Amino acid sequence: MDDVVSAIDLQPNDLSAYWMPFTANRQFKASPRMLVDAEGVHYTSKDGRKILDATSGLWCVNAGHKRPKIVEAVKRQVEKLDYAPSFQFGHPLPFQLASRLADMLPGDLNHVFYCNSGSEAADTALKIAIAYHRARGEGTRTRLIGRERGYHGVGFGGISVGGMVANRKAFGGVLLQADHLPHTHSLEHAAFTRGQPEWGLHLADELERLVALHDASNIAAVMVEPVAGSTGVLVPPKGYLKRLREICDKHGILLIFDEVITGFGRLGQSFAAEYFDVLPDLMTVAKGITNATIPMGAVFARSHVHDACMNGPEHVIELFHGYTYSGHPVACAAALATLDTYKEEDLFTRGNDLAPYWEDGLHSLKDAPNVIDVRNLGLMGAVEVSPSQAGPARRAYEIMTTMFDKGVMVRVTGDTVAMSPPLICERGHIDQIIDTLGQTLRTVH
Ligand code: PXG
Repeated sequence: MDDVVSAIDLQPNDLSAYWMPFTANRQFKASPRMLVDAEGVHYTSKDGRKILDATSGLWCVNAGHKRPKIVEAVKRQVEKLDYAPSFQFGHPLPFQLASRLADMLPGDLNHVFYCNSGSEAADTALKIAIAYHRARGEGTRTRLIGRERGYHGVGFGGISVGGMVANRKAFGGVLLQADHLPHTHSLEHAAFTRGQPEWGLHLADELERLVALHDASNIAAVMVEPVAGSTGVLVPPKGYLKRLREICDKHGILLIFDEVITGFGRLGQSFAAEYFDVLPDLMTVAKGITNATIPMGAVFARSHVHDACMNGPEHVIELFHGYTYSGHPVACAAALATLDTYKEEDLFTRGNDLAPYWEDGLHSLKDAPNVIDVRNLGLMGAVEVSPSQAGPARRAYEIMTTMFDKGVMVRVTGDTVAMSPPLICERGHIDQIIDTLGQTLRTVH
């Protein structure tokens, strides 16, 4: 760590070589926000300040930073088996981890396909859906359905079903064939709802219209985030996910839940599928699976999906898909230790217990200047502000930078401030987040 700091110190102005992801590079490099250490719910900034991590990194460090058991497991694994291939060879850890995951997953989501990120998980799940239909003799089912304001990473599959215009517009000509359900966000009908809105169930019925347009025989899958995270915590209307499930069942369409954010305790249950009591055919995860210590993503498949693909002669590869680092030993070791940490500290229950306090805190900001909506579910929360006269997204950006200066890290998307504190946080940390946001809302114009 000290080496990193000194390397930065030696070349204070040479930040140009690193092309940063999803960042206004020139703006950032003019005034960098550098983090050099982390522990528990805090980062340490380069200027030595403690920064409260109100976003669990990028919605991923659910158990807090530098957790001893995970750090230890990673160290031990690097020293034992640093890497082993997963194509035509195996090593014990991914098998062990898959069994552990299958035990904690709802229903018959019993099969695990590994990858390295949420984006890879999204593309993998879409490919499995198409392969599944083809294996069953329904090779015309190739069309994909996502949702406006959905985020499924940045692979071509993910941006095609995703519904964030900024991520799609530059690549519009090369997207896969996909249709989109309407998003469920409505300031008019549901602003300041605590938890799930009463309004909006009818939006799930739009799926029937898409089926009527294309015919079910051409549709492979519907992919949604149970709670949309990246576009600012859009909580599904009551009954919405169940209705999607019913329509998918009626037409033989696979339902994919992207639980990259909602998985591993964010809603106070292991997965959103449990929280909402809706079982998807495929589920994608990443982030919290290893507490972000080592990159890992995965797709969970139900038995009928997996079994349908296990066809053809036994010596032939069933699914021509996979990554060099699928089931990487160090990632598996991190994941196993992460699951232990979640369990030993009962962190999902802890998240669930904190959720009402979090909700009250967030909604206490209802009357703060420029606030036009507050949304929450589990330990996810968002405060939306009206755009400033300087243009869209300016006010929220200023809120983020001001809060960072005051020692709290939040995310912004458009004019929404999004937050997801670690499941280990205390009520006092929630107070600090809410107080700092409240003060900032009163000072930012
Ligand atoms: N699906 C969902 C639902 C996500 O939230 C991905 C897929 C892609 O994961 P990878 O590992 O490929 O990045 C994500 C990622 C934010 C933010 O601030 C959200 C994500 C990533 C970075 C920032 O909202 N989500």
